[in-house]
Formats: sequence, C-alpha cells, structure tokens
Amino acid sequence: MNDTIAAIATPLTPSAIGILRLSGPGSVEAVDTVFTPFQGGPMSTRPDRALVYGALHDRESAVIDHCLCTVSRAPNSYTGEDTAELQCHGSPAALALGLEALFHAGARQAKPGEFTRRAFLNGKLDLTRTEAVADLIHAETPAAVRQAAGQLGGALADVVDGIYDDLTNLCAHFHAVLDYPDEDIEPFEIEELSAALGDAAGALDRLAATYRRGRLLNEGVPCAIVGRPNAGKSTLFNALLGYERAIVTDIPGTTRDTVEERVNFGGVLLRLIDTAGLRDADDEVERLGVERSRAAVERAELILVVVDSVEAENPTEAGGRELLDILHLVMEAGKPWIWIDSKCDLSGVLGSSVGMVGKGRGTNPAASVAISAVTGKGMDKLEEAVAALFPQDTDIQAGAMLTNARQAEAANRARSAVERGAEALKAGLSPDAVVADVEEAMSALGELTGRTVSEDVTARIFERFCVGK
Ligand SMILES: Nc1nc2c(ncn2[C@@H]2O[C@H](COP(=O)(O)OP(=O)(O)OP(=O)(O)O)[C@@H](O)[C@H]2O)c(=O)[nH]1
Ligand SMILES: [Mg+2]
Repeated sequence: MNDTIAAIATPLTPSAIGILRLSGPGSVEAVDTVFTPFQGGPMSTRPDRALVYGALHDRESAVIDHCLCTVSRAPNSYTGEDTAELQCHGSPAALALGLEALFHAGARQAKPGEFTRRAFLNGKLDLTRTEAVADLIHAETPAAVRQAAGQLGGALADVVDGIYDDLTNLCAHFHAVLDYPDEDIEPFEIEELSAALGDAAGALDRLAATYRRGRLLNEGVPCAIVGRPNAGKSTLFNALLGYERAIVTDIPGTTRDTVEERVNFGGVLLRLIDTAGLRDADDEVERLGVERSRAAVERAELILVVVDSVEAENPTEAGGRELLDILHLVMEAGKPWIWIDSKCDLSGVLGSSVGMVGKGRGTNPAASVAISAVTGKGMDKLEEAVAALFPQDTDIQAGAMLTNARQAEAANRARSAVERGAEALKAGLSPDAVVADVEEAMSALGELTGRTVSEDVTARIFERFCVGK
C-alpha cells in the first residue's frame, strides 16, 4: 500500500467538471510537479482542504487547463493516506494528459475501488459502509439513495455492532466463570443466559428479515408482464419504459423471446420482463419463447397479467381456457400480481373484468386496473398499485437493511449459531459448547462489518466499484 495511485474519478465524457484523484505518500509531491498555483507557494506549503487555483501542465510543462487543487494529508482523508484532487474542466483529452503527467510524477493507475479499499484497510470505513458507497453510486431510485446514505452513516453497522457487543459480554462472562473458578464471579443463571441468547436470536431474525426488501430496493423488483398473445403486453412494456423498446404488431405471437429492462415506476425500481404470449404454440421458436415466459413468472416478485378487454367483450372458449391456464401459473408462483384490462380506449371498460373468471379462485390479485397503454389512461392507477405493493415508508430505519447476498448469508449464519447455542443450553450441554456457538456467531457478524474477513471476500466486494472510487 505504499505506492501512490491516481485516476480520473469522473465519467469520460465532455462535462463541466472532471476530477483527477490521488492517494498515497507521493500525492502532494506529484501535484507539485504538475500544478502551479497562480498565487503563493506550491501545494506542499498549503494547509489541508484549501482550494487553490492554478495551472495544470502536461509532462512537457505545457499548460493544459486552469483548475482547482486541494490536498488532505494522512490520516485525515478519505483513504487515511495523503490525498490530492485536481478539479479540472471535464475534457476527456485534457484529463488523460493530466493523468499521464501524474504517472510521470510517480503515481500509478488506480484499480477499480482501490481508493475505497485503502479507506477500508486503514480503518476509515467498515465493510457495510464501503458497500454503501458502491450502492449509493449505483442507486436508481430515491428510496435506494436514502437506504445507501443511511448505511454510509453507519445504520447497519450500528445494528450489527449492537448484537456483537451483547454476544461479547456474554462470552466474556462465560470465560470469567470458566477460567477463574476460584474468583467470586457470579455464575450465569441458566434463565438469564437463555434470555440473552433469545434476545440476540430475535435481533438477528429481525435483521435477516430486512433482506427481501433491501434486495428488491437495490437490485429492483423482477416484474413479468404476461398474458395471451396480442393482449397488449409489449405495448404496456414500451409505455412503462417511455420508448419503443419491444416490437408491437397486431399479429398474435409477435414477441418470441423475453426482453428485460429497468425502470423507476412510482419510486419502485422494476426489472420489467416482456414475455411471449402464453398459448399452446406449434411453432418451435414460439414454444421455446413460451417456456421462457413461464420461467419469467417463476422468478418474478410482481406479475402483471394483461387481459385484452376488447376480446373479453366477446370471449371465446379457447381464449377463456388459455386465460385460466395463465391464472393457474400465476397463482402457483405465489407472488403479488395485478390484473390489467388493456385497450380500454377501444372497449370502454372502466372498472375491471375480474368477475369474469371468478374472483376468489385461488389468490386474488393485489389490484385490478383498466388501462390504455396507447392513450395513457389508467397508468396512474397502475403506478399507485405498484407503489402500494412496495411501500417506501417502512418501520425499518433507512440504512439498517441487509441489501446483498453476502450480508444476508453472514447474518443467517450468525442467527443459526445463536439458535444452536440456545438449543445446546436447553439440552443441558456444558457451557463450553454454548460459548463455541456464540463465538461462531460473533465471527459471522465480524465478517459482515469487516472486523474478521478474508482477503478474497474483500477483493470480490471492490470489484463492483468504478475506477477512481
Ligand atoms: N387501441 C389500443 N391498441 C392497443 C393497446 N395495447 C395494444 N394495442 C394493440 O394491440 C396489438 C397487440 O399489441 P402487442 O403489444 O404487440 O401485444 P402483445 O401482448 O405483446 O402480443 P404478443 O407479443 O404477440 O404476445 C397491437 O396492434 C397494438 O397496437 C391499447 O391500449 N389501445
Ligand atoms: Mg409482445
């Protein structure tokens, strides 16, 4: 970690501002080589965090920009090392020249996430906070931003550390009793111990339960649009995206393959999946498409069932049968679903036709709305229905949710270990056995925050970062 890294920290596209960033012991010296303040002495004579105006030059000393420079010295910086930043005009070509000049002055190209990795290794951020940095950069909805910002502020680390501290106390008392039998230390009452383990298990349960919501918030809700051929699925898909992504024709069987796109709808990040119309297809390509539609329903967390309201006015027997098959499939998936009467500009339906197939058969839809994807009528009702299914105001504090598989796995492992400890205690096993379980739970929680974590796990975490962060 003793070398100096540099990177362009902003996107490489012409923009108002572009930032060159440095971290490592040679940072200040490197900016002194490439940057000359218009007034006063070099950056090495300037205090931390002062913004200094001057000229940036390339390795041949030709001026390439007028920019601002600031330095923050160890340990009071993002990475905990000496750092410097050059705030230039956002010209990709000028930034590239500036970066090259910094390399010439002794820095090397930073790897993705290397600044934040150094911050973690120097104890500036625990692992939940470093993950929050990546989450914040990738957040696509206001709710995801608030969650990531809360986590960056330590909300998740506080919950985990709270449980960790309780378990530490428990272990410490145990060891005191076991290791110093002659001292006059009050032995643990079994009930007291069992209550403490119960509290920890309850807290870990609540923590583990936040994962579903946290995951959907960060990754988006997989949302399958299904229905019979020609029902208007692709038209709805395009209307939700706001552009003509999927092909729409009046020929049944237009969509052959599933198409997936992300969109923020009603504050909910949806991973919309347009599917091939579900029917008994003779054609091999369509049949494969229908299989994919079924698979999409199985992995969806929200299903939009599109029913052609024009057709529903003159239902055919075959059409009714196909619709029932679709409803069976949807109910088997056991996920929330919304009944959508499409093309209401043509049929004039105002309410919904749910009655037609018998409401109450299996699971009811969470909502039913009549829409016209062409005129936009009813789309606001659909938005409300989706927002109501994934409410943003929950009693979980912003940032105190588990949002990725790594965190959830560690929390579950901690929970199982605590439960095992509680069982062992009930079964009358020796305190040593209980302590071993509690220590295992602590080690799992330590992985969550990064107190105890292996090198390859951290490497995987930082792979998600961009260069310059
Ligand atoms: N007037 C009107 N026409 C619509 C509406 N939605 C869809 N259509 C028409 O219905 C036809 C079928 O629409 P698609 O969106 O391709 O239907 P689909 O469900 O994707 O069909 P497949 O891909 O074949 O399964 C097209 O001619 C659309 O223009 C609507 O809200 N109003
Ligand atoms: Mg289609």
